[in-house]
Amino acid sequence: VESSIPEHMREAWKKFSPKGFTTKDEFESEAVKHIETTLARSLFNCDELAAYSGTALAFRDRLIIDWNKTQQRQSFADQKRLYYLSLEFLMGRALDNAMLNVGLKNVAKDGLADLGFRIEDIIAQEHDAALGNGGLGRLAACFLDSMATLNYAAWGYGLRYRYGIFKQEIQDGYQVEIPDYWLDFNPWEFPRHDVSVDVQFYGWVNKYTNDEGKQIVSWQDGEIVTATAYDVPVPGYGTPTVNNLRLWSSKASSGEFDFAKFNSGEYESAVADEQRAETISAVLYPNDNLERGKELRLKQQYFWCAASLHDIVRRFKKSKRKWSEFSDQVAIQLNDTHPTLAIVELQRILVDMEGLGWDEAWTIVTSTFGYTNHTVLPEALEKWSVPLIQNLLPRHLQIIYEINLQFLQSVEKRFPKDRDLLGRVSIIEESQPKMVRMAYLAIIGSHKVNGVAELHSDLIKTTIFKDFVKVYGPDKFTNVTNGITPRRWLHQANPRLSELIASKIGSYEFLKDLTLLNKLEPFVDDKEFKKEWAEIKYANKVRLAQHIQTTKGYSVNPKALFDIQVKRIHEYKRQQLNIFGVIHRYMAIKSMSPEERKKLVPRVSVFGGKAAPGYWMAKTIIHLINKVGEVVNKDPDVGDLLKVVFLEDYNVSKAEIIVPASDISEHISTAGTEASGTSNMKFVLNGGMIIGTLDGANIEITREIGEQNIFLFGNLSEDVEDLRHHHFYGDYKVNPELVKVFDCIKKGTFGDEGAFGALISGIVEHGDYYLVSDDFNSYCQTQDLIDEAYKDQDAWVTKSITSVARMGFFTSDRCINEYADTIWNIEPLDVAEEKEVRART
Ligand code: F55
Repeated sequence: VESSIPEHMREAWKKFSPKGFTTKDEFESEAVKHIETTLARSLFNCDELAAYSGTALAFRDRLIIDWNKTQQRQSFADQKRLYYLSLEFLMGRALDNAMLNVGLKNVAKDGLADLGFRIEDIIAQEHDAALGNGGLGRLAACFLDSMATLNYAAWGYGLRYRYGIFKQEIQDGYQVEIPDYWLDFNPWEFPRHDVSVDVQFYGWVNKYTNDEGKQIVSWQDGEIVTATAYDVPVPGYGTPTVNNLRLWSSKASSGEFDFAKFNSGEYESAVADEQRAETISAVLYPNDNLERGKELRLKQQYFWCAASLHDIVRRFKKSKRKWSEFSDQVAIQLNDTHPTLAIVELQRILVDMEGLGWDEAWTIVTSTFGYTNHTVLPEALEKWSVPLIQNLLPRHLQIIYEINLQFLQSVEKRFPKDRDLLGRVSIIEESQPKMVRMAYLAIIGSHKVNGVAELHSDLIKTTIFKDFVKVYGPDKFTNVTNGITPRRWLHQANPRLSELIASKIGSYEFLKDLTLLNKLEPFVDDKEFKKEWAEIKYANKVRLAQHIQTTKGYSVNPKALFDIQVKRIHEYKRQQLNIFGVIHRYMAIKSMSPEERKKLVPRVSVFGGKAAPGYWMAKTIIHLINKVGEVVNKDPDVGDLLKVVFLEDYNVSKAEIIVPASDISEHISTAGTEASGTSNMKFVLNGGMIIGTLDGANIEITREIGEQNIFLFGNLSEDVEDLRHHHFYGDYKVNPELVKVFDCIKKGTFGDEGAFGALISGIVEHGDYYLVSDDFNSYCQTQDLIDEAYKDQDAWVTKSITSVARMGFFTSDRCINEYADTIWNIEPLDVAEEKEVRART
């Protein structure tokens, strides 16, 4: 490459290239240098935020040294790379994670203490990077952590939203959304103004035959928006690998067109153009499991896909290989259907821009992509209207039609008598207006399709993608059960438990090979160990109780059973079932004598989660939880026996406090609706029990930890359809205990008699789609069993330890290795030499 320094001058570079700090003094020197020079502050005006900034900049320098080396090493190795395309990366905070991953948290702790700060306070200054909604976005973040830790050459590609998921406040019991402007000071990103891609929208397609008689297709005019790269380093744990997350930011292109406007006095309209361009990467859509078909969302998708694909192709072309080798060098994973246009864009690049034949190009495309499905809910399956695509991306629509034509012809050849099948598998839905079914396009354009837990992967094969199993055979469809990174979700969130485990099994190796947790099982009868185990859980509950005290202003008893449900608010996740159960419990307490009350297990019911701003029913559920809390928490008959807490603004950094503090957590979706769930894994890994339905990964968790260590209830997925049918056509009666709960609400016990009408009528009159009534008995009975079980603390702790010991399967490392072996066909890079060099210096 012409920009590299000539061989004979490299000695000077090597001599002066920074090595990064390793000792406390070196850390302090770096941090103080940044505070005094980069930030222009002094010891006379260094608050916690400035101390955070200085610390973050010092660690950033360290990461970037390793980042540079990793990128050089990966380019040099010239191996296949994986690109993970996700519209969401829910990263949370970076500093704590960076400190732990490079193994220098204690150094920083001591250094900060020298400078007058407590490390916890400094870590808490950081704003979460909240570029995601929930499980899907957090999964992408766990995957990045595992890919770096396992030394895979892998990049994430996403959008650099100016506003992440909104901040939630509760006012008078209602959710209020506050914009999350997070970029004021973000030391973790590196703007790459030299890395940009011009992305085209609108315009028209010109087809003609050139002088040599070749068909030329060109997409002309329209508007151009520039994508600029911002790189975020992703450090692996205990390894020199630092991978890259590349986020694109949109800006008006600085093409001649705009200059012309400025010069001719059209200042205002030029500014308007500028703002329209910047709008593309301005805000994360706050819907989870709902797609609403907005044009700006489609623009985001194409903008990001096009920028990423051109970046990937540019990198491939530098290698001077033949196009036929593309998929030996590049694997691209689609995180849900949001990046499906990448399939069309690659085909367009190969055919229109690089001049390959259609079939040759299509072979390359399909061997490059893999598609992960995260939902079977019909309202979440993406469809875009044909007129919308026609207008915004005219050439892409033609390509989609051509892909569909070829596909349908091949289906017709194989199933000549099945005309209905053609209509069912067509990418185009023949509705008014016509719609493009993105999941079908993703299946047809990929070589593998996977679900995220066993049940879910079976369900997609037998329901929504049934016809494609018929067309392609079953082998195109596979399962990769989700996982979580034990670095953030055990070591970082629960350092004391991590330390206790390490002391028992002899090292921290389990953080890299989570199956080593099974070495804990022999200690389940060790009295001293059990005591420490229980003490740590208690300390974590005290920490959460303090958080509740400071944020909500009231105290809860840390000795009570902590029952926690934190996740996005959604009818299918059934927070309503939980709160109806709480009301049922409240009514029972009210009807008891003081003696009877004495026998009860005190409980704190904790809720947290955001509702999509336009999801009215979800907001009603939040409102009810808060109103129940207001009444129950000040009822003198109840006292400590029951407290109801709604924690505001649930996010990744709050999860790190909440997850280690549960005795029980709730994963109670209607069977067959939650694709996997990942917080279930986090809670169990931190020694909590779970109450759950036979849904998503709960099923595999049960298989691993044993039925005696989980509280399961409710109807099975295979019975859901019949039950729903019965609600409409059978002699459907709402569960009488639930009716009493409804009567209690309707009496105005929790104020606002009218406010909760729709929640109740959805169950009583409109078919109870999520089977709340059908599962209510079983749910309440199981909660009673939990109370009984909790009374025997010794047996409880045994369950807790046994469960943790058996959770090895659920690390995202296992999950990433499965993707690497069965879908991406990539190998980790050897970093032994680099580790050795580092050990010597
Ligand atoms: C966001 C935007 C759209 Cl348009 C659709 C869905 C989402 C979203 O946030 N989905 C999501 O979080 N899905 C979840 O993915 C997790 C990881 O696989 C699963 O564990 C979880 O079951 C699933 O609901």
